[in-house]
Parts: sequence; C-alpha cells; structure tokens
Amino acid sequence: MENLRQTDQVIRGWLKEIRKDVLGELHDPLSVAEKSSRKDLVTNVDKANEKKIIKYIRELDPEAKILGEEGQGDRVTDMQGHVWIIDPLDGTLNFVKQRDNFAVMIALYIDGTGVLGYIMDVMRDIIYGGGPQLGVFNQSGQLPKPANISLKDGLLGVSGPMLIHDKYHLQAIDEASSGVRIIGSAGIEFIQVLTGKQNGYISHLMPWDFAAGKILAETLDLSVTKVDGTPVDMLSSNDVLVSTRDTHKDILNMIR
Ligand code: 2AM
Ligand code: CA
Ligand code: CA
Ligand code: CA
Repeated sequence: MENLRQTDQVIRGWLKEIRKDVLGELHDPLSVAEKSSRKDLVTNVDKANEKKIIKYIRELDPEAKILGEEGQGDRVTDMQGHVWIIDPLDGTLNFVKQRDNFAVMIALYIDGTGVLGYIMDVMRDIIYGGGPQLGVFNQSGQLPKPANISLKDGLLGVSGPMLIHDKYHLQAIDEASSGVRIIGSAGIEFIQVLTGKQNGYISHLMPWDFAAGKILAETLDLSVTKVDGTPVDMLSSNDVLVSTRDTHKDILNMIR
C-alpha cells in the first residue's frame, strides 16, 4: 500500500466505480432474497458490490483480512494487522423500497485502530471519507467539527425497533430531544451526525454498519460507544450510540 493520501484517492475511485454499477442496476428488476426475516434482505447488488470491493482490496492490500456483511470475505476473528470492514450496500430495505437513502461503506483498521473510513451516499453522490491522520472530506472540502449540542437542542436518529420496544428508555430520551428521526440506513444516519444535522444516533448494529462511521465520527470529536458508555466491540453486534459529547453525557445520565 502507498501512503495514506494516495490510498484515500484509490478508495474514492473504487466507490465511484461502484456507484456507476449501482446506478446501472437502479431501474432493472432486482433479485431479492430474505435473510433472517422479510425486513432483512439481500439483493444481487449487495453481492455484486461486495465481490467487486473485495477484488479491489485484494489487489491493493493482498495480505489483509476482509470482513464483509455478505460473507464473501474472510472469517475474521481478531483485529491484528490490516482488517478491512465493508458494507457493500447499507440500507438494503430502503434500496429495494425507495431506491434512495442507502450507502456503501468501507473501513480500514490496522491493529485495531481506525485508519480510513468511507461512507458514500449513493443517490446524493457524496463520499464522506478520511480518518484521524487526514481529517474528513467530501467533494466540497473538509468537514468542520459539529457543534457540541446537548440532547434537548437537536434531532436524534434511532432504530425503529429499539424505539418501539423502548429499549434503554429510548422513548423518554427521544422526548427529551428536539425530535426523533428514523432513516433506516446506519450509514446515512452517521452522515447526519457527522454533518451536524442530528446530534446523535442509537441503533443495534453489526461491525460493518458502524466501522467506517466510527472512524469519521471520532476524527470529528464525536463520541462512539455502546449505549451503556463502554467501548464498542469491532467483531460483534453492539447497541451503538454516536453523538456529540454533550448529548452523550445527557443520554448516559438518563440511562443510568
Ligand atoms: P443493512 O441494510 O446493510 O442490512 C436499518 O435500520 C439499518 O440497520 C441498516 O443500516 C441495516 O443495514 C442495519 N441492520 C443491522 N442489522 C439488521 C437486521 N437484522 N435487519 C435489518 N437491518 C439491519
Ligand atoms: Ca443486510
Ligand atoms: Ca448495514
Ligand atoms: Ca448491507
């Protein structure tokens, strides 16, 4: 692998190619299969994207381990060395039902430390990417750190099922915020927090759902932990809270 800035450009190039592929499929009939339930879907596009991203990574970084949602990568059991974590299509249900509000995400961790993360909002044609050594950029320039707003002064993104089941007193937490938003794509939700449009997001997520967002959020001084405030585990599912620091304190105070 070349230096980070070159690698950043290479990854943005991959994502642009993936975007062209996805747009090419947008009006064709999808092949859709159910995974765990009728709300948990996989399409031919999820699988094709994953296959292509894995091919790109193997060419760039042949020794690396790759964890991908659709299972065409490696069986990753530890975070030693180079570990790429990819979500080839995030918000598959939105993709199928809306053809909007879905993302493609790529993250690189080295010995457990987040180095590069990318979230592409496909329909808006924006790639948010970078890492602690580069900052966070999209095509318009560098993202500023979002204002450190408290829970009551901003909009909170949540997972629908967690809100319905009132996990962690989420209904009271939402009541204490300015309002709730449910987008249905972890990647797009992370973008809302990175850009200061929402002051937080709470959801039950798999590593590929938050791996890229965590790197970008932490680069912008946002907090990313489990909902109980403990560190997230990069190799299992977590109830994740990403938020401004003040909102993080507010939410932890309400949960404890
Ligand atoms: P996915 O579309 O890549 O599966 C939906 O609220 C968000 O949570 C999406 O980002 C979705 O990612 C993710 N998610 C994680 N686990 C899920 C599950 N079992 N069923 C549906 N969405 C899931
Ligand atoms: Ca999925
Ligand atoms: Ca996902
Ligand atoms: Ca996915």
